[in-house]
Amino acid sequence: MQTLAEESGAPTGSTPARTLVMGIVNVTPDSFSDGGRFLLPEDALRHAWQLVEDGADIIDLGAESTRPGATPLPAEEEWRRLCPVLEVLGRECPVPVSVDTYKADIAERALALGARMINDVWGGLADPRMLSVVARAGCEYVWMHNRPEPAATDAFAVLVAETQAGINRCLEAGIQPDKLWIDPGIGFGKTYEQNLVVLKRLSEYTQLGYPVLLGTSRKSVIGRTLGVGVDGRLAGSLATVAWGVQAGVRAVRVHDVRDTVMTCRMVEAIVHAAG
Ligand code: HH2
Repeated sequence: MQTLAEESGAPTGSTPARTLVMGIVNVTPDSFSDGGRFLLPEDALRHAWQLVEDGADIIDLGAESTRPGATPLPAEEEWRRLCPVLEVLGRECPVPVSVDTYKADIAERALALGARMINDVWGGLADPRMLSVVARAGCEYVWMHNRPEPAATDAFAVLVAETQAGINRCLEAGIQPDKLWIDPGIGFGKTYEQNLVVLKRLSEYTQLGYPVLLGTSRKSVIGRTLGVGVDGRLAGSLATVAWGVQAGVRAVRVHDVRDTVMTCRMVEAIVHAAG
């Protein structure tokens, strides 16, 4: 079976032939942009099928909001929300399913129900069992950068050093290099200015040797730059997607799949134009 990174077809660090679009399904009451809309399993499933029809290459299913200030969710409640949706997606979803969790127990149960990727916003730091569970399962793993507090200085250098340390921990735990993705974690443990600098220097991040997933969709860095609420952030989100594709990211994690797919195809056409 091809890995997801192989499906996008390009050496890491250059614009892929086809950037993968990961569509977000949040089964949460409190996600920052769509909390409460897809809490019922039938609503979450209807939304997932719509994202697939819109062109999503991966569905990312999450049951716990990671926005700053969100109350941590007990594993049993997280599983109670995920299970009925994943039971159906694992059987019927025509594209790979990723599960957004930092808990190893949830990852194990999700993999048993057919998830192909674990998306961990704490990069293994929140649960000491996570990396070994992922390694044993042989699934794809998104290591996302996160820290409790923003770095005091040199945020980009800190991001790179902590990413390299994270990659080493993943490999030492036995995760196969071709199953590993990295993500700079826009909006996580970074100030507004640091988020912009990370985006500015994204083409350096894509040179680290692993496929990069970028998640900027509707985030506050866009809201603050443009002075718009969550419902007005599509244009800003697409601008960051275009920037990311040009900088060589291999996948983007978004709420607005249809517009994102078109943005990716357009940038790829320009970058790969002959002559
Ligand atoms: N961002 C969010 C959640 N998971 N995973 C990765 N790999 N990268 C990201 O940037 C990322 C992520 C936050 O967005 P969202 O799911 O829309 O909100 P919430 O955490 O409030 O559910």
